[in-house]
Amino acid sequence: MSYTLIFGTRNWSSWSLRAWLALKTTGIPFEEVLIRLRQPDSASRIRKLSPSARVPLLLISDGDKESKVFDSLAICETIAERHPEAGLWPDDTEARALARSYSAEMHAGFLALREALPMDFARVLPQPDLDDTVLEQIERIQTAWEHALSQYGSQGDFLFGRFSIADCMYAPVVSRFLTYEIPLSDEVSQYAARIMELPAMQEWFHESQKEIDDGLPDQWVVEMVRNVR
Ligand SMILES: N[C@@H](CCC(=O)N[C@@H](CS)C(=O)NCC(=O)O)C(=O)O
Repeated sequence: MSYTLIFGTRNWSSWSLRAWLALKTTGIPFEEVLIRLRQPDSASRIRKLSPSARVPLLLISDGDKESKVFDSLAICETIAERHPEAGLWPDDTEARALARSYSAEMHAGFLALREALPMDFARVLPQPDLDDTVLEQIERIQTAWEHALSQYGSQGDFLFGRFSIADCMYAPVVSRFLTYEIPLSDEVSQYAARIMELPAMQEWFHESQKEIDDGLPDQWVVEMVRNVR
């Protein structure tokens, strides 16, 4: 059995980071295929491989069977199911229900925040003007994290004690909060530091930095050029 994860430009692709972190946590080797986003051929390259025309995409080869899992949360769930020993969901039923709720809330929501604060993983950027909706979403996320940390944080460093899919789903938000220097409560700021210290997050950071060193512009510059065209 082997895994191949197809994902987008590391500095930008928040959905890719989520699935990559979950897979990385299992410690199982997997092949990485990077598709650079916002290139003339990005969409056609992704569409050829991925039924949803989106990355991340997980290819699972099992003997003569090959399956495609083409959504970050579906990938996390599939990995958790195939590798229960990795403990990607909390053991406790109530904790697991809350971790699933938070993960789904992230997956389906916070659109205003995602649009206003695009992930630019290895950069620090000026904070844009944030409207009330974005401020409410920032507040909601911090409240949710504080609640999880107060209930389960004594059992480990992460939202539900042991590192879980909930942390994978919110890791790009941690990065956004740091990129745009969003004011954070002490508890949230310490949690953010623990997430960033993870070896996997450091690896993603260094690879993102290399993309920037190779000339990757920041996302707003790309948007401006697109709007001018
Ligand atoms: N709901 C999907 C969203 C995936 C998504 O929007 N991916 C973006 C990159 S972060 C993408 O593939 N964009 C296609 C493109 O840029 O051509 C998931 O959770 O995986």
